[in-house]
Amino acid sequence: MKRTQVVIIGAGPAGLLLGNLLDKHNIDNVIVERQSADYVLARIRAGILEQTTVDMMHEVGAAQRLVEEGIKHHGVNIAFDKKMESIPLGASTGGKVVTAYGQTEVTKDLYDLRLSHQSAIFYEASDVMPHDFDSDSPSVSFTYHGQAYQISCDIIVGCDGYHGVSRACVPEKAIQTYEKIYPFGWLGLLSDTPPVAHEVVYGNDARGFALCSMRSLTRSRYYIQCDLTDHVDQWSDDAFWDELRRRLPVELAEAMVTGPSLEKSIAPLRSFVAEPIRFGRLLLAGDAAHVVPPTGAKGLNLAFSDIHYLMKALSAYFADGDDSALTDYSQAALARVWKTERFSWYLTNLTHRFNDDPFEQKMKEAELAYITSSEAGRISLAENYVGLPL
Ligand code: RFL
Ligand code: PHB
Repeated sequence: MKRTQVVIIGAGPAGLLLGNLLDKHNIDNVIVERQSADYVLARIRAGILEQTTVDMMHEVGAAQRLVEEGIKHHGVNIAFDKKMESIPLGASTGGKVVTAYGQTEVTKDLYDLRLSHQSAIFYEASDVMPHDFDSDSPSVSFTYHGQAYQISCDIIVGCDGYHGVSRACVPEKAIQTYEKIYPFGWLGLLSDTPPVAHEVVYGNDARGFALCSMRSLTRSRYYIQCDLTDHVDQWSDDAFWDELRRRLPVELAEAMVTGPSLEKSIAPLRSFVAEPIRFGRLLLAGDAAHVVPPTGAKGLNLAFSDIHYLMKALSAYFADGDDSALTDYSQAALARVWKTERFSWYLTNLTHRFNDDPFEQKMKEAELAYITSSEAGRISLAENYVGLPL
């Protein structure tokens, strides 16, 4: 293949969603991915989908299993000061809810759909490199099965995550970046045990943050805040369960069903935004453009909202060659990104332990007590948690 309309770099959720939507709109596209399909499909990450994300899975035609297997959450729980408060989601948001459905499943559904279209997708491509995106004839080169490829295109979309090549090849003077690295990580554990609560629990405790989530009614996902210097091998399953229980209210800790881990890993936490996210014929989307700490469950959802704005831009561009649609993309997507960055940063600050200052811990507990007891506080949290309007 020598030419296509859009080359997408990266086959994570952003790249696969975009590829499928372009297929649906009869816009030719090729996806180039560094890893194998098995590797991408096995990555365990997000679990909570906003309504807009679910709507986009419907729009692209990949929502069948999500409808059958996703678990709707009508509330979210906040645990602090040894008690738990539930915040309703639908009442103040026009009925919006969130759905527990793993990123692994989203990726699989989008991957299966892509295969059914028989559109090109190159897994295990090495040396992927965008070229000439400041001209009218950009291209992407890579090596696949030992053979060199160069595909000319109209547009390149970088969906290649935080460590990808797309953002890295933008000249330094053309891009401004904003970053905050948090002084702790999340240790996550997946187990075939029933979830301790029907809906997600975000827990603030003087010992550190704890999170109870799920993938199904028989599979749980838990996280605890850990030191950045911790190594996953230092944490036996028993040590994880003991520490998790210590950070939760007694009723929850006592109700917790524990079991062997299916997976355990440590993730660092970061806030990051690049501005702008359009450089001539190269556009960035998802984690390539911005990263949020996972506390608000927003990363995957933001990647999807970028694709919403990007599809608008690309449809206009390919319908009538309207270049201004591409410029609008950066502004429209980033306006929502910044608000979501704020919410993720705020919830991270509110629920995590940054130091051992007892006054700070008391301030967090007081703010959590305020938010969970005030109608305005509950509405604000619910509005942000279900996802701001597109
Ligand atoms: P991805 O998923 O990182 O995919 C990028 C793809 O690009 C490929 N790639 C390259 N391909 C070709 N050439 C190169 N040079 C390349 N470099 C990289 C990579 O192999 C990969 O396949 O980015 P995308 O599509 O933007 O999706 C973003 C989401 O994956 C991410 O934001 C979420 O996982 C974040 N996240 C959560 N988001 C939510 O919305 N809800 C959640 O509940 C949630 N929980 C989480 C999370 C992330 C976590 N971690 C591990 C950081 C929980 C955790 C613990
Ligand atoms: C998850 O289920 O993995 C999950 C849930 C909520 C978050 C982050 C991750 O905020």
